[in-house]
Amino acid sequence: MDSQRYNAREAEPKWQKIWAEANTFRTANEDPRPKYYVLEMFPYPSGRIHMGHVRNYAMGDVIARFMRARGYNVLHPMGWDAFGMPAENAAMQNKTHPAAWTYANIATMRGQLQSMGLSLDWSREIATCDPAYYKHQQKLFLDFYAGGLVDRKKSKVNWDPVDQTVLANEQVIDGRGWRSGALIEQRELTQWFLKISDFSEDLLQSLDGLERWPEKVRLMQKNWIGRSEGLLVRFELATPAKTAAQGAAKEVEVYTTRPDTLFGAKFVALAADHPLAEIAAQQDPGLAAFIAECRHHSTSAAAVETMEKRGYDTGLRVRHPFDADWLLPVYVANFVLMDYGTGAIFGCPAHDQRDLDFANAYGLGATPVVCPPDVDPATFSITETAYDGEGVLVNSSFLDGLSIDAAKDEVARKLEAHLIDGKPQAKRQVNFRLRDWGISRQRYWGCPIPIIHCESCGAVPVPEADLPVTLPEDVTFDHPGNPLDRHPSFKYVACPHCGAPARRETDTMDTFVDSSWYFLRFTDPWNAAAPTTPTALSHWLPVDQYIGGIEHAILHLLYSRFFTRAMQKTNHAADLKEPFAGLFTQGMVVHETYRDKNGTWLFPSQVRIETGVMPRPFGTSMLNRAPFNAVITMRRGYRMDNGDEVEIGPIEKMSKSKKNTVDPDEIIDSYGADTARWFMLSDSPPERDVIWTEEGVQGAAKFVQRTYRLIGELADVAAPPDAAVPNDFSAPAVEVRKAAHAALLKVEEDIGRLRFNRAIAHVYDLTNKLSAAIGSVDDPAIGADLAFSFREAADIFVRLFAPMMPHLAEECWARLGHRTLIAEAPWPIADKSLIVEDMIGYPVQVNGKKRADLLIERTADTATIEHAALALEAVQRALDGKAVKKVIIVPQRIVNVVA
Ligand code: ANZ
Ligand code: ZN
Repeated sequence: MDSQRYNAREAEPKWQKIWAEANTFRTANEDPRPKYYVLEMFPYPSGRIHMGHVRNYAMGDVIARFMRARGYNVLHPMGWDAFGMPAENAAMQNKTHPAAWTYANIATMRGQLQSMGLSLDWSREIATCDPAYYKHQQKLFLDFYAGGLVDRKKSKVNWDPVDQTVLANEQVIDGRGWRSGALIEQRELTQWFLKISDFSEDLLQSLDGLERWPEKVRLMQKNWIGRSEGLLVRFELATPAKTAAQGAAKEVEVYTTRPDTLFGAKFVALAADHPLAEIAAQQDPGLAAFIAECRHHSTSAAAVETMEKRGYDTGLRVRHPFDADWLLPVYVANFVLMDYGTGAIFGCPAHDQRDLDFANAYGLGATPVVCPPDVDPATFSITETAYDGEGVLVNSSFLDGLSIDAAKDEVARKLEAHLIDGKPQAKRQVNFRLRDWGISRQRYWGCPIPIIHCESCGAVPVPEADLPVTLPEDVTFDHPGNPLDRHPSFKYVACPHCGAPARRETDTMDTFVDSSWYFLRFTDPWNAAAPTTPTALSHWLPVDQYIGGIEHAILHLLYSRFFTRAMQKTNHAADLKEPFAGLFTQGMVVHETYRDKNGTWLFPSQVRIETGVMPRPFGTSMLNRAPFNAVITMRRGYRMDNGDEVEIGPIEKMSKSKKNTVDPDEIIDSYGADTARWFMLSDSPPERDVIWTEEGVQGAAKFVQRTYRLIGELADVAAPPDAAVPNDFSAPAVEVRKAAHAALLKVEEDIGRLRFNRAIAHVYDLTNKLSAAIGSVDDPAIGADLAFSFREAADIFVRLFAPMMPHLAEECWARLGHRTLIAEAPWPIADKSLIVEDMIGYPVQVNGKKRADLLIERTADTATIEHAALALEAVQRALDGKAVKKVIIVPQRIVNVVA
């Protein structure tokens, strides 16, 4: 074998085996070192890992290895989010059992992850479909039930007629099932709910404390929770609605966040399911038909936004709260939701777009009551676009001239003081958009809900001794619907309470339940007696760094935040509220798309790309003042099999449908895991999308070889690992040391902030400097000082790239004469005195208080210093969005930011 060539195919499995045999990444709960918990969102075992996984796990692994080297006891576990519909679909298509399919996929994917060289503690592996896991989930459910955190109620659900299941609102996209694409129907079912809305206020308030979460994620959660402050207003019916059964309905109560616009009211509207609508429908078959039709449509917020606003005049009239002679028509309208506010609104067309669309359709008019600043109220009118901005009240009797806020207050004050039948006409109210979490799924492959329904005892919890309620294995998937529902011995059981024949709950839990506490289970997955172990939990939690896709920014994270609160309340997680102290959402992996002349998508592996250059056509270069010999780079693609030219399409997220995917296995087979990891991390900032290109991978592969050669050259001249520090260093030796220590400081800082691409840029830089230094050595008998410097620099260099390319690093480490594993080697300590000559440290103050230290080139000018100081994270945090008034720099002394 060529000793100058690194053979990843041999080296990678070799080191993986050594790590596994030495239990290098096994983590003990008892350990005197400080703890660090890094976690990547665990995968769904769909079959094979994809490049998105590679990116996600490579990032987590860099942090895990880095923190381990820095002296932390690192917890870096892996598991499988293993329940879910695809397993059942596969069962239907391939006649395999969901468990068999799932476990086969897990085996494949575990092997793939292992071939990436991830520093995972596999002894803690969990699969959510394992009864040893879901047993504890059932216990949690029962404890939540006993603790009043579970509800069972009838509710309208989105029914997917193809998948035969209930979908959450967010699984309904444009009125269709997210997976099946079928049009959703509304159905009433009795469902199990977790009472996440008990925590709405806390879930919202605590977002402020999540400083290491991306701002956009906090905002998305905030909007999802959707707190609003409004007023409940009672409108008296001028024409009471009568039914024989219920007597006379006398009023309609609405919820409004804009009581200031009351004088612009043109109508009142009810949800189709509003009790008053039903009463009115008893006398009006046309209305009854309209209500029936409304039920066919989805009432998800997104659907309501886009659908045509339609209504039906009930004939009822209400009195305006401030003018008994002013009657407003009462409609039933398809855009009013029953489960928000009171299910009734007053419509102000001038200042709400939905109301305006509605009013325009039914000729109800629009009177502006808030006039924008600098607009003449006399000429201000609204026709197609409602105005929801700031302004001053007009056309509003005693409110005229007030600001919106003052008018809201004035209306609330007056109506609160006005009593009807002894009760105030209005009441202030805080509303949340966040609904309780419906967890019932009519599916087999999920965690059974541990409840038995008895005619006389009601919903009876399965006794703890009978847990887990396991899924029966003898099921068939030849009909649609839930196989548990037609499994006699699973379904028909005795009531645990009275012994009478009873019926087991056949719904299983939403798989989001499984992923809402797995990160807690990792802290002690061996505990067979309880879901969590208090000491282990309080030791490891919160997760210090969580990494995953932005697609989980709302639901998964919110549900997990709910779970820690619910577990706190039920004594499963003593003092834990927030599960994830740090959150990072990585960008996607994207790739060019290819189509042949028939429009068929082609995999990148089916396409040969030719790049070529051609001279810029004569003359055009003069126009854009490019150099005369400018060239145009050409990229052309050809089908590998028949040579036909293919069309190179836009760069898009890797997806099976467009076939622009690259198989991680193939990349690892041909280039090695280190190359894949290195390219993935180097190419763009981790929060952005990374464009996967063959050229990029080849560049990384070249760097691997170049590094290996460089280490060989350094090993030839370097002093032995334990050589003493010389007393004096010549100028070239000092240069080498400086380069290494400067790179060390920068890499350390950048990895610490998850700026992997920048860390890698510094490694490249050091490679160039060391290559140059060794290239200028012409006498092999170099002095002891230079030999020492090369030794020191080489040892630092290898440790700098070890978190990203762990196998290559082990190989280089051994080549440098070390008998230890680099995976266990401590991070080097930078000798700042070597850098101070060139670098200077500035304390940075914000409004007189020291917030950070800035290390910068001594020769940097004031503009550069200012820019660098303001870019510091601690400074940004201290500024907290405030505008900077000025920055005072005392050269060589201090930076003072005034805001
Ligand atoms: C009158 C009004 C005038 C409104 C105006 C808005 C603008 P948020 O902020 O989301 O809480 N609303 C209340 N209940 C509703 C329901 N069940 N279905 C559909 N819409 C409903 O929104 C509160 C506003 O949404 C309320 O304020 C109400 O319309 C409407 F210029 O009342 B508003
Ligand atoms: Zn009973």
